[in-house]
Amino acid sequence: MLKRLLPCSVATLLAAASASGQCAPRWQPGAAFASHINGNVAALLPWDPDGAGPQPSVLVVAGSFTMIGTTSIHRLALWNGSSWSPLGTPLPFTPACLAVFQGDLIAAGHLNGPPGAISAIARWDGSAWQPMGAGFNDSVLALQVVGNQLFAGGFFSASGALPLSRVAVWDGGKWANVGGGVTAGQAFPSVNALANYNGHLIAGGFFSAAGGAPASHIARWDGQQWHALGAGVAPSVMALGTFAGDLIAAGSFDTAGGAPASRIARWDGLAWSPIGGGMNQSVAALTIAGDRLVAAGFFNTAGGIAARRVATWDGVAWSGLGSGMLSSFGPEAANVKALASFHGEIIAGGFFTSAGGEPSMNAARWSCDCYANCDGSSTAPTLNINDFVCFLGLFAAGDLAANCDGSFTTPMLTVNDFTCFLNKFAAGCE
Ligand SMILES: [Ca+2]
Ligand SMILES: [Ca+2]
Repeated sequence: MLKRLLPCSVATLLAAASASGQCAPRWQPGAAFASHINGNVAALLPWDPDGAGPQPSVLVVAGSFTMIGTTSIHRLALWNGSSWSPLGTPLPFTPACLAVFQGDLIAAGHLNGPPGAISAIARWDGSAWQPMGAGFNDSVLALQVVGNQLFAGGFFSASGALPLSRVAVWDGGKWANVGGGVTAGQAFPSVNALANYNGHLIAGGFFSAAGGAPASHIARWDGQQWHALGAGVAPSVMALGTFAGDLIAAGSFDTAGGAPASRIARWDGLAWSPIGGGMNQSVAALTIAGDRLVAAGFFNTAGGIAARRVATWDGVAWSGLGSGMLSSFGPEAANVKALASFHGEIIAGGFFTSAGGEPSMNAARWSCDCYANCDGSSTAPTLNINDFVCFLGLFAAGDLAANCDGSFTTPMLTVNDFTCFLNKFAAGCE
């Protein structure tokens, strides 16, 4: 098929393709990165395993999946920019959050059964997953390093025999209380997000008091005691970050500091402000990409304009990223719950089957890459016969980078991928 196809296609398509050195970011085809990640992606974190050593950083991807592409990889995987690998034996819990503490990768999340030797949290020591004290008796939803301390937040109410209330600090050998933690009257409290704001821990979630004093869904720990942040937000915080010197809170709330603020707001240390009109549905993840704040979640609009599940804020206005995420499970089934910046790309993770119209399962890359420029050449013309040779080589090797159409069923590499590649070549790299 291809031998017949190639000569005429190359002749006509080479004329059609034109080179461009300009960066046109777009959602990428799933290909090797996101073909058949068969479960939710809940957390993303860049990690440099050897610190200042020669190894490049990798992206840690965690969630409820058991397969990536055609490989069995349970719950936590490393992406090096071109291929996937597991890290040790599968975690005995479903990870929901990640951190790097004293050079070690920490993963924590939801128990899948009774607390065990590794209970809802584990530390990678370079060769195996290790317990951290007695772990926790219920879900961990957030991890944050502040100075030389590691904090955890979630639904938990104990570590072993020690009662805790949804926040804990690691003392090097066991988990300890943080000023009495957070409470919510008669309701079940949770800490959903943690951040480091000017050297202090910020906790956000569903609670009405911290350390016994009123604090509406967000509070600051100064190392000695908890403080409210003005009138706080209501009704719940799902993500925290910092941008341009401000603390950013996001979630399902509609007020901040007692005034309207739709799902996202900033705290400048003294007062709350809304951010450009906010979103029409919950925001579940935040990150920084270059000089922009990136927000993601369950929304369709940001600042009143179309922005499906992901939006960026440049300090003035919100923008969508392409046409955003969709799910084949239903028009509103898609969501994005994790974001990261990695090697100059924005990475989104969650529950979806396409991004920007490109099949991409539960994770997606917003990147300047142009798929048809298979060999990554940078001199004009960017697209030439070498890209066909490159694509054929990947296909022949069974490399899922050739899964141009992002198909999720076996065999993943078929003639459809040639058609897809030809179409992308014809479309060029503008
Ligand atoms: Ca090329
Ligand atoms: Ca395919």
